[in-house]
Amino acid sequence: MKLSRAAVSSLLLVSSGSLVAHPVEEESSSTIHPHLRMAKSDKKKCFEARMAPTNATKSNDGIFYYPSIKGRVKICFDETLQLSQSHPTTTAGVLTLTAQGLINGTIKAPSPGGIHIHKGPNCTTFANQGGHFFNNCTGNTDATGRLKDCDPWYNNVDSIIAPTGTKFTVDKKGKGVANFKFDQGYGYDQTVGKVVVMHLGINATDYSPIRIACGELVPI
Ligand SMILES: [Cu+2]
Repeated sequence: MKLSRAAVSSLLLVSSGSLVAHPVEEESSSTIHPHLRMAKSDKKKCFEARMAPTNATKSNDGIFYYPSIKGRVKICFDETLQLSQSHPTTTAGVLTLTAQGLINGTIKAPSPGGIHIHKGPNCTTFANQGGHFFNNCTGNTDATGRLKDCDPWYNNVDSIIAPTGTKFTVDKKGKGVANFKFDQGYGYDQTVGKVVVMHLGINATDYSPIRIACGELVPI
């Protein structure tokens, strides 16, 4: 498949990590897969979030991690992920991230982290960011009582609903990149007003991933 310049640069960014890059929607119509072109002719269904640290990035030990972090997350519901489950394809999307300032914290890069859509409605507090945003198919929980099935943001993610994992990696310069597919069981309209949360590391006391940055999703 021929890639546009923007898609190629995206591939280069993640070539040294474990992520699998997927070309996202580009402006050049000649390079777009027919599936994407069909979605693009409809109302454009993308969000963007500007990531920033908040008070909620404090871990349980009270340390304020990554005070200089900044970056962007783009999420487009491209309907390209084919599931064997009952989810409609309209709930499948691609998340891309570029961020910097990740090396100035207590946890040193290079390191992998997770990035998720959370319930929102805003980033101001840990509670307002909420937990994972997804449509639980079964109501099943893990040993700690957390809902897990159909959660693409779960730590042991189902390969069907997030086939490349929901991770970003950080290079030695403190730059983080991610590019992955997911299906959360909720589509574009239901994702309005939600937030994106970046995690890095796992808190040893309660096994909760440390939140290092947050951004509110804005339709674009
Ligand atoms: Cu999360």
